[in-house]
Amino acid sequence: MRTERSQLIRLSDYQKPNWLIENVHLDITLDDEDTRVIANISFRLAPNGEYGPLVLDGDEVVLESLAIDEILQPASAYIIDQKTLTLRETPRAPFVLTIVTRLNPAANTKLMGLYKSQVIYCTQCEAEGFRRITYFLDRPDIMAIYTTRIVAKKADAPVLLANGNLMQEGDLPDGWHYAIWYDPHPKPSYLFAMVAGSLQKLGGTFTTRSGRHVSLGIYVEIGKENQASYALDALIRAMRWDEDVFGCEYDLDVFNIVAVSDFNMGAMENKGLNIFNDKYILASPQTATDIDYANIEAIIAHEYFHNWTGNRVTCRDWFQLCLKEGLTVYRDQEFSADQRSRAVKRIADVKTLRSQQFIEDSGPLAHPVRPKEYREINNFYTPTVYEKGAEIIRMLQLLIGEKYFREGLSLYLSRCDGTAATIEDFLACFAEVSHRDLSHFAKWYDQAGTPRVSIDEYYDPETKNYRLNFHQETPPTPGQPQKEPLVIPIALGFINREGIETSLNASHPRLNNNIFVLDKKTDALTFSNVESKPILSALRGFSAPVILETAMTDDDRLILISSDSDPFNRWQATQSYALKQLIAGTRDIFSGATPEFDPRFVDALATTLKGSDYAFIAQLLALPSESDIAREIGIDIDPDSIRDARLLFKQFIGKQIGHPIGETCKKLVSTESYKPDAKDAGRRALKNILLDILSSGYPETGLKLTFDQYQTADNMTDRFAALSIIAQYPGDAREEALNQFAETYRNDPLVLDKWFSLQATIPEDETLDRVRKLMSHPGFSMRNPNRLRSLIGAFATSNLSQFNRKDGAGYEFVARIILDTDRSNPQVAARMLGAFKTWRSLEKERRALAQAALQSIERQENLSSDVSDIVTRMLAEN
Ligand code: 0A1
Ligand code: ZN
Repeated sequence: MRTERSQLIRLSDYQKPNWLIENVHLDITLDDEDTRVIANISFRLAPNGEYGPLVLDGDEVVLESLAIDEILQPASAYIIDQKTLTLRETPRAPFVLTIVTRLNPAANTKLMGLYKSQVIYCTQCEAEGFRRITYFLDRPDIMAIYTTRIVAKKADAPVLLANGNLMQEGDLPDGWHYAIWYDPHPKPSYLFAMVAGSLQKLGGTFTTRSGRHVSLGIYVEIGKENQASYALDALIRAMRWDEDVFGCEYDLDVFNIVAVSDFNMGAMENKGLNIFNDKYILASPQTATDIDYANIEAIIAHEYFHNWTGNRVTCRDWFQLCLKEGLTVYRDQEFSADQRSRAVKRIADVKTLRSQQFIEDSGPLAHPVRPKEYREINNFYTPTVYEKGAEIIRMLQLLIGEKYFREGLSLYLSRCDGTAATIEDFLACFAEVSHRDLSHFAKWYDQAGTPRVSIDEYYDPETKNYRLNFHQETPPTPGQPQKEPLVIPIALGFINREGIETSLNASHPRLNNNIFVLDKKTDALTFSNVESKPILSALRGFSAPVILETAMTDDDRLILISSDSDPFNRWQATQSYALKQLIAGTRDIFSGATPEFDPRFVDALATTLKGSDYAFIAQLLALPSESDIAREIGIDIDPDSIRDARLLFKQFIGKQIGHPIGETCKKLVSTESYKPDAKDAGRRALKNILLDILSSGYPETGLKLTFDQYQTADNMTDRFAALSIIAQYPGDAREEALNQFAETYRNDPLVLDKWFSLQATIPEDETLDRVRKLMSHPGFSMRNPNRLRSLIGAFATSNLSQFNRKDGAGYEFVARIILDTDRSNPQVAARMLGAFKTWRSLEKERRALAQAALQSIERQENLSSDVSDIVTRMLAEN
């Protein structure tokens, strides 16, 4: 059988539901292979609803029986196909439908609906997983009140959790027990959750500002409770922050989080019962790195913040996904910025945006932040919806100012509370409070592609006029050949040659808070009485998600690196200076010449070492990645030349500043015990990046320090940073260190994941063989998403030269694994396929090989709709 493409769903076809659901009573009796679900669902016709057959969604559930108002229905009363159950006739008056279904959680390898993760029963219902539990109107604009009764064998599942507050629990005959949970807040089915199993709880409490006592619980597998305390601490900080900054208070008596080890994504915001990938909960100084701690803090906050932006106010349909996701990402970014260093957080977020979203936006999978159509909604949990969605919120805040932004958000949360809203509902609140017309701004939601903004400067020493000419252009994307100008806030600053900020921008009538709003294709800004040509610092703080083109000289960059008062643009100046040299170096290598690098850049870097914000200096010193270089080059990419140029550049820097950094490195070693806070993490980040640079320039000195650190480190950050440097230098010492690491952490899957990834990303020709061998390591499993992503995902997405091997073996290997994974977990397979999204930008031979691999996937029979959707779009000629 050929793959069947799933149906195209269009935003323009949205229709209000004909039926509404008021209450859902679920009674779930758990068994590994034969779970029984009794759903009592109360339906009534919607106010303007059309009476007719009732069509419910369903997916891989086995129907046992169906009753209307307790009257059992014969098989002739309904029609079942692969995706629906249609009741031919129902009462017109409100009625209760009782549906009994049978599930096999142990066989649920898709990890959607009710499944077993190791010994834990858990659910994942976003986006369309609830229909895998019972037949339902599984769409987010159906909001109902849920009561959940869970029944299980007490020995297997002593802990029984669901959404809302615990109402009752008790023992039943023969070693069974039950719990009843009630969630008073109406919610869509995608926020339903239940968990049952042997779990350990780390408890806490939180008192909201109006005095509600909330009992907090972080549930983890037995034996891991000593790794949950940072998650609890982050949760409490997030709860306080959301009250202080946005006035959002928690609204139940219980807030529980469960960590499971088999999970398709990062985490899920189910009402009152968040379920997390354990990677984003478990941490101890010996097992987690500083980056892990920062991720845990951000994701805990993200899921918690959804309680208002997503749960209390949800999305009318899945096209509005960015309504909850973009806004909640913005909120978690702000939280992390307040908890840590704002500048460093902004830099990290922009790096993510460029490396993931810009890439998506310039390739075959480009789509608007609010897509107009989809075939498989799982494929739209993308960097565009999340990260670009957050950038739109950030621009909105810049355009209308902090005060109106906060007022607008409060209005939105109160006006739309308990409803399923749209982007229009959201923007209307901000337009209302700020008295601004946001209709042009709203284009950001509907137009895909990254705008290119160019700024040309003209200075006339005679007239003392200084003019900036702005131009914007968005390249075509699939299905959108023509683009319109967008509203782009461009934060501007000016610096003189002594590195001092000038006040040129203080009173210009077209600048508001130093922001120029470019809302036409071209525009200009003129300043008079300017004594000498200033240095332009544009797009400060990365005020809009665009690609900026200016004609900046290296001299100007050097001044910005040392003196820009905007930390983001100081960092940006180092990046563009480095990129320019790396691109030139790549071209030299490709044409057989020896690259020559600019020593002034290295001097500028050395000067930054005198600063005291270590985390920020570490960012300045971090070279653009191979993918950054590839993205900047854009076409005919030769990954080998990029890798070699970057390596040579790092050696060049290391040689030139090796000795001073060796000294700084030693000074940064702390004798105090590990703390995961931003300050200590910044110190470690700087120390470890210096160690890497030093090792490149002076391998003997650098590697000696590195091996010492590897052996003596009392925390995973330093130990793994050392191992990552060691991994770059082939030889017995490397293999020994790698083996020793695996031996030490053989019982900790999350630490072994780091070890898998590290080896998968070694940019050497032997890596593919190494990855193949690692697949038979006892710690590896094809069926666990974290393992698969750590080894195969890391190889495909973070090893530019080896995934894109000249012989095409990297593509063939990954394609085979995608096909294999597709049979058990289509969502994970489809995500992995994303690794191919830059295939058209490769040089011609690799391009042909990548295309052949994609075509081999496309030709496969019985592809899932997830993979078929991605591969079709990936290969489409636009
Ligand atoms: N709403 C979650 C993301 C998420 C989406 C789908 C999932 O299904 C496997 C899981 C999680 C978030 O934004 O965190
Ligand atoms: Zn989210």
